[in-house]
Amino acid sequence: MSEIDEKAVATLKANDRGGFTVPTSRLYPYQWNWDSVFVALGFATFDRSRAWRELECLFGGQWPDGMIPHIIFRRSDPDYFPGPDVWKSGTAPPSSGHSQPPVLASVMLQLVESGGPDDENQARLHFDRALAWHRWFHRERDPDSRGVIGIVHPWESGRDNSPDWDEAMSQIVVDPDLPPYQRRDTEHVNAEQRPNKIDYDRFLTIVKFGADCGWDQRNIAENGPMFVADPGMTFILLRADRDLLRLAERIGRTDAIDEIRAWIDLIAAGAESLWNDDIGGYCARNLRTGNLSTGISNASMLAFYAGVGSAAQRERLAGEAARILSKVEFGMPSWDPDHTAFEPKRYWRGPVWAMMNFMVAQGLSEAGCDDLSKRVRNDTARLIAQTGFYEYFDPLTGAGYGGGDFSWTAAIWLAWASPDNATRAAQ
Ligand code: 9WN
Repeated sequence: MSEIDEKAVATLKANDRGGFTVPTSRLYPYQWNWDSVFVALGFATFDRSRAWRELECLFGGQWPDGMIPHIIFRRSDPDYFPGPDVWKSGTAPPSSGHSQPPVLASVMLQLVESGGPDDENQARLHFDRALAWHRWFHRERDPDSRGVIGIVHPWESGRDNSPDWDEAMSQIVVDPDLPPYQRRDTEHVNAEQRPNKIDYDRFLTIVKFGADCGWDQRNIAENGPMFVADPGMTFILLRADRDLLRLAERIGRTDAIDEIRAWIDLIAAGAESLWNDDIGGYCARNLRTGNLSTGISNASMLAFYAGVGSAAQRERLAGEAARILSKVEFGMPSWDPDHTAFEPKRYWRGPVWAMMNFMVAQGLSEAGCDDLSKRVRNDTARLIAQTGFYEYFDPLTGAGYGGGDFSWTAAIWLAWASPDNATRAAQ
């Protein structure tokens, strides 16, 4: 183990709150959905039962309708806003009221394929809950069976402040009855690296709509302040459906196969409605107005990971990836550096995230784009080795931003970016 590997292990252990891991102390003091799933991959490199425990805790927050929320609040912590009293989920444990990208089944499959009988037993134990969550996504986030997955809140996408949501966000009228509030994030992190005040007003307007209607998901999708088809969510769910299918076959759950296959066919076809020929990539589509967003994000690059697109589309997208990488010192930026909305420091409007790189590189490698995949992995390793386990990084300078000692960055180092893990790397 190298010194950085040891630091990564220490970071995960320091953020362990006994069965679940916080993304980082102070800034994010609860269990976040996709953070925990990536964290499980990191734990699996040195403690497989702890990896499964992380997932078990996440399943512990599942709602009766199958949804696994984006934050699980096991105790109230004044360091984070908005907390359980604002979300008013009415669940035990309390949680937020929407979800986050479902990387879970893909990580379960990865644990099973790299593990032994114990991992298979764990997957068997949790399979139905993962299936119920996927069913929830297809039912509640694609209510018209268009084959694309909509998000009802930028926080649901996990790419909170992306320009992909600008059009929809600009149309949200801030609820005049929004109670006064005090943000906590900008007390922990420089404001220029975080969303603006107007963004927060709109984020909270959506939360209020959800809480006011008792988190009636159909009502929120149909009448809530926003509903935007997200390429990230769509591609991650499609990949997770494919991985859930492989898991079902492997553990003998043949009863689930037809249902999962139908989801895969629907989304693989529907995802094409996110193709924007003007920019040569997949992007977001506002499901209220029909408008496509105008730039390529790191989520656009997950098309390879999801296995969508014709040969011509893939070639074009790979060309865009090469262009974007030629503009930055460290890839893959969360937004196209040639686009006017690019901001290298601000949340999801330019910076690089290690766990996005992990998925992007995996897809590029599977699509045969080995040079691009290697570049993304090497950049991730350089960023972490030079800068540390930051939440995200400046694509131009490599500076680390947001929270430090960040769990998913440490986990991705251990599971993928560390040169010691060359055999487990994507390429
Ligand atoms: C809101 C925890 C989470 C990540 C998200 C990231 C950020 C929260 C915030 O932090 O979102 O969910 O308060 O900014 O955007 O992807 O899961 O690391």
